[in-house]
Amino acid sequence: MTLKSYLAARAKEVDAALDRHLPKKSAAPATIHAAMRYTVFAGGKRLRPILCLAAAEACGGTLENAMLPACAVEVLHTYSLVHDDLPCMDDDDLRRGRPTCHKVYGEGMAVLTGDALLTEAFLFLAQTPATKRYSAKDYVAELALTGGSRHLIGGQVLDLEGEGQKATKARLVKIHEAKTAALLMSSLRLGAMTANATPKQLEALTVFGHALGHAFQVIDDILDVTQSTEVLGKTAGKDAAVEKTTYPSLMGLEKSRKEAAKLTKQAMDALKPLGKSADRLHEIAAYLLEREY
Ligand code: GRG
Repeated sequence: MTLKSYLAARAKEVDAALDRHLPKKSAAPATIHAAMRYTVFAGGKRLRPILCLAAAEACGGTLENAMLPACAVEVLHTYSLVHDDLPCMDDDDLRRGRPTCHKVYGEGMAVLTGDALLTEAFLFLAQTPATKRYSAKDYVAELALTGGSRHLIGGQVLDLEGEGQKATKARLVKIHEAKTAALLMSSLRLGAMTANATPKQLEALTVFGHALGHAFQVIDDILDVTQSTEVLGKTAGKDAAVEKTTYPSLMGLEKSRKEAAKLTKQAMDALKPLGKSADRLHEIAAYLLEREY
């Protein structure tokens, strides 16, 4: 299967699973369930769940066992987007090519939509089958650590506190690590855990996810400068408009592209202990470096 068909097929399977597991639109109270579905099915790339499933396959596991964690990382990611777009955070009107959740449902409902998606993630993990090495407790702890104040939320705190000031490269790396790399890493780790990964496999995927997450954010910063709002499905040029420090603003576009390529190579090297079973992850890393949105 070509990578393009593989990504499309996995995204379709993830969408079907999200549709099965999320509360129905008509379930009471209907407004929150409609808002949750509006944001989840707005057309994201489904990168995190695809990484989760690919990591499970690389460690000899099944899509079936990895599907609930795949849904969990996607709903947690979607929650972070809904809250990040709020007027008290990044204040954005467009996400995934559609008006943001608060623009359609109002601010109060958007806060609750994010809260509900975050909570749902842990329900999915609690229902994930255990393996010999890992239990639902391990899955929940993995995502709780990543989603909490030590990583995702912590990164947002650094971002908020840094508003209006130029960040150093070290601070930027810290923010990227917390806001972006941590969740990509956990997506891979959770998939591997459902496949009863050995400590060696888990370590290789952790190193891969860390470097891939950094590369992903550097590319995201580049695309913010080089792409249009239509292609991105979110407001292009936002970083420069709010004078946010990014890789391009610190080192220029050319050096940023080199940095992304260097990080991608580091990620690919980390896959070596997994041998041929990690070919798909290798391909995904190459694709992300060249992505246009
Ligand atoms: C909890 C408010 C709050 C924030 C936590 C993760 C985060 C911090 C904020 C979300 C917004 C953001 C800029 C995150 C950085 C990671 C990133 C580039 C997200 C976009 O991911 P894509 O491109 O999005 O995979 P789609 O829409 O395709 O899923």
